[in-house]
Amino acid sequence: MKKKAAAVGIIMGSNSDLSIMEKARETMEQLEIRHELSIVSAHRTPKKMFDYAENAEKNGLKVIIAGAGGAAHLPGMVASLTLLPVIGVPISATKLEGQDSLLSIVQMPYGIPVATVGIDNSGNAALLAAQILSLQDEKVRANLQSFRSSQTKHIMDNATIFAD
Ligand code: RP5
Repeated sequence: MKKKAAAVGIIMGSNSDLSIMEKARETMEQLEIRHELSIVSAHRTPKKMFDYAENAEKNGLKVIIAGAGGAAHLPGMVASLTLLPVIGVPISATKLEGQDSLLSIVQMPYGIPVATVGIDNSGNAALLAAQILSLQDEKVRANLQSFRSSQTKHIMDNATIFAD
């Protein structure tokens, strides 16, 4: 039987980004969203990047999460090659601690947007991807609702300061 296609593609520029991008993978699992992980580099594997982005929609992906550090061109270049929404994760990989990557990803020219999350915040990228999917997927929506409820409960259960 043919395996169901992944809905979210999680890509990153290097194996060294994996520990940061792990939270995105973990969040996808938690929300029961089909996903795939790949190493795709704008600078070191440009042909693979073109191929990945140009075929992403045909391969069933609905959203792409792209993480990269330093001169982080991966999210923007991928966004330029597909109409799928691309969420960029700036990674703190250099002496500039992610500021370089953040600015590289967020300062896209008009016409090719990349939704950019905070430095190293791949978990929020996954949640945003889930919210996009939830517009057309009731199961993802229900899983997101229960994630939000348990997050609220956790905060309240652990609060040590109470208003009168
Ligand atoms: C970027 O350069 C990668 O996304 C990574 O964050 C950074 C360093 O890569 P390595 O030199 O560790 O492979 O392209």
